[in-house]
Amino acid sequence: MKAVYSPLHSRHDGGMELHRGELVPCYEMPRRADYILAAIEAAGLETLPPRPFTLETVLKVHDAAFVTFLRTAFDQWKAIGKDGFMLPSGFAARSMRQDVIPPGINGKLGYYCYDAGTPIVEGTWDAVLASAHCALTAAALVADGERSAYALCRPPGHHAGASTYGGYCFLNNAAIAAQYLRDHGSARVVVLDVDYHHGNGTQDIFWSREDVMTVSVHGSPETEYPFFRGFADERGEGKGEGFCHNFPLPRGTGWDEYSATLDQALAVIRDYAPDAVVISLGVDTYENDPISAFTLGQQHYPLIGAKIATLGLPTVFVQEGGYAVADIGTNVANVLTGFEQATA
Ligand code: SP5
Ligand code: ZN
Repeated sequence: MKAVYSPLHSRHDGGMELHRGELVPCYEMPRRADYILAAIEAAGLETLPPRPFTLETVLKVHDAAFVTFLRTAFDQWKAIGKDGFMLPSGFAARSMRQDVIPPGINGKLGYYCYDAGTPIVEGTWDAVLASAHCALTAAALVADGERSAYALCRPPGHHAGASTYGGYCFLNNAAIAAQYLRDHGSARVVVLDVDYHHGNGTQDIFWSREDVMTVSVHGSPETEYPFFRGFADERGEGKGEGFCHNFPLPRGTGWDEYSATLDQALAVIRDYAPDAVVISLGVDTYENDPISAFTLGQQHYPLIGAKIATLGLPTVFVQEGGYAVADIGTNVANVLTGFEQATA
């Protein structure tokens, strides 16, 4: 399997997140990608740089004013004499107007962002765009006939909606990849999200569409981030009704229950009979993950890859979360090699 990687990811660094009432260095840090790159190279994957793409590929799933905000936010921050990292301090929550976009940078942050854990630093946009290009390149490889490809995306993307960001995510790499597949020969695409957290951004983007199904297996929002999406009764709307499937699981879930649930998710995907699948690959389901509460062990990740391979579909893997930094590379490589061995 070919892998796509850009060193520009490291430009997104130095931010702090609000965690249990304290500002701490982000769990989503550059070293994550270093460990993944080392592990996939050791596993024999060939690594390529991303190809260039026009911004149109991004604007097919994201709001134009939102993308302009992400691109120019740090410049506006500097224009008011600030540096370092940017976090919002007021949000457009219930009872607040949603129809007025604030002209100033502090208002805009709260308008587009929905948590206090997703800082923007000077290099964030460069890293975000390179991350999207990694996903697009992996999608292009698969659209051009590769059975599978892996995008080492950092920052991750699955919490980013059409015009919202949060959860360490800015642009939705998996959604951008799925849309690329739609535009290059696949009539029906599924995004299967196995990150510990619900893929609320991906769900938002495809909520009213029947041509891209979203399926997510995750920690229950009753107790887990993002708290306000990812319940089982969310099924899509309009033309998209019935093309969204959520499988929330309780804290403490281990392999037996997880694998049975993944089997259910795969059965839903088989019934839909898509032409291609995008996997939002988070490995924060790992027992030692510092912000999550499933109990999967290292030995389970090849089994996840092998189960995904049983779909027999062109498959784009897009990196999402995973914060047990020292083991993240092994866990990611294990999914990919498990997939390849089951395919061979
Ligand atoms: C891509 C991705 O995995 N994003 C996750 C974003 C999670 N951010 C908020 C984490 C809040 C964690 N609460 C800590 C509970 C510790 N038991
Ligand atoms: Zn996650």
